[in-house]
Amino acid sequence: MILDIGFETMPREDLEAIVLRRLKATIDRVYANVPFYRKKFEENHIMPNDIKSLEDLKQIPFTTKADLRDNYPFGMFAVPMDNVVRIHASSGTTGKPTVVGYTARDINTWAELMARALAAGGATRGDMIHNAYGYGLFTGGLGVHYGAEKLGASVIPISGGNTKRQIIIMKDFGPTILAATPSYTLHLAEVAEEMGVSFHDLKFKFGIFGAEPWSENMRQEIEHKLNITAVDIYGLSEIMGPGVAIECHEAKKGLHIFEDHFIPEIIDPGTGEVLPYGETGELVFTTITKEAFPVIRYRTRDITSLNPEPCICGRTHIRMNRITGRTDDMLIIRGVNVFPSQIESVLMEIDEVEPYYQLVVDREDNLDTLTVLVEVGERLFSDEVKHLQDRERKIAKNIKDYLGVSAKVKLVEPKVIARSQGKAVRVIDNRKI
Ligand code: DLL
Repeated sequence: MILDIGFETMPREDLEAIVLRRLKATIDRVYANVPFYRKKFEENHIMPNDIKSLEDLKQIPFTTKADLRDNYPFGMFAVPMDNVVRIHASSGTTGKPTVVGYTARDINTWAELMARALAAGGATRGDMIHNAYGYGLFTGGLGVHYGAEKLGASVIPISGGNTKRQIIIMKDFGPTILAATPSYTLHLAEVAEEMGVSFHDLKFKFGIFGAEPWSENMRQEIEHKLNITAVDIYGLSEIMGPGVAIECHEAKKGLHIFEDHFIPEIIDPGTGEVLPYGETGELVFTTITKEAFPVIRYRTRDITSLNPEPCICGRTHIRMNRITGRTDDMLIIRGVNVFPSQIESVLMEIDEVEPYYQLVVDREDNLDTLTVLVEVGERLFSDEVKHLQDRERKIAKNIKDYLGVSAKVKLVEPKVIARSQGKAVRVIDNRKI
């Protein structure tokens, strides 16, 4: 269902006029209120009224995660703290967290966009949403929660963890929409099976999955296991939280970016050059309606491409393809670039391999080594050693053939790899220690 027909199906020309007006207002605001931006503009001899077209945005330098860290915790806010009603933070793996703030109007905008997103993913006001994204500083839980309420659906604010209890609630309450990370969803399916509960007997119709990379093969696995339609939702704290982009359940082919609020660009991560539609590079966003924490040309480090083709659902907003990785989780193994999601795709093609895996990178005698640990079903594991070794060799060969990197594959018994309660940890890189 398209919740906001006016904005979501607006002819591109009209949309671009609104985007330009909102962009100019944002530029004026950050210049006046955020010393970091004023200084950046002045160093580059840019005045706010130099920005006369969307093309002119390209003159403005990028904002990076390091800029946010340098202004930790509240230095990038464009309003006085009196007007900030909510603070979130993303932990990241290194250094200080990124802190973001929202005015009351920002919270309302976010709720509206999340309501739109849930509707695009198949939810209606008649649905009950089991929200297993974590509540807290992470934006997933509260983001989905406010959106679900705005839509008028009933929300179960279960958060992550306490998995057995989650299954009982699913059985007793009969929720129809599942919102969770894909990795936690697999864990839910596993625990349900142990408890003798089949997802085929539950009432779920749609799943709204995101917050971490997942492959097309993983989607099929989840859809099959849970008997639902699974859509991909994208967002990041720095831009808003969940609900920056989502797939429509009609096409499930790329995520519509809510362009009346966010301007996307794809750049070459090495040179910073803006790339044409269809080319793969780093996703960059400019927010054009946020009050407390606007960002101009923020480098997300996420890798994707943009698709301007019209969609069967009727939305005119551009689509981004599934995120294939991050510039900072790209592994370079003996000079070959590898993303965990590419390995996942290869693994999921093999029968009897379970969707639980971890990549361990080491350095032996100055050479990088990649070990892929992946679980197999009980039956295969208790099979003859020779069969296991054959399977390991086959997977290693596929990884070499598809990705050009040599890996040691180790099949492990069920439940060896730690289960995720939120975002999965896919890589252990011992080289950094
Ligand atoms: O993960 C917001 C979110 C919550 C999105 C719930 C979707 C659902 P952060 O914790 O700031 O915010 O992490 C943002 O997670 O830059 C991506 O690298 C990754 N990410 C988010 N959604 C997807 C997705 C939330 N659908 C970072 N596919 C982003 C791949 C994703 N990666």
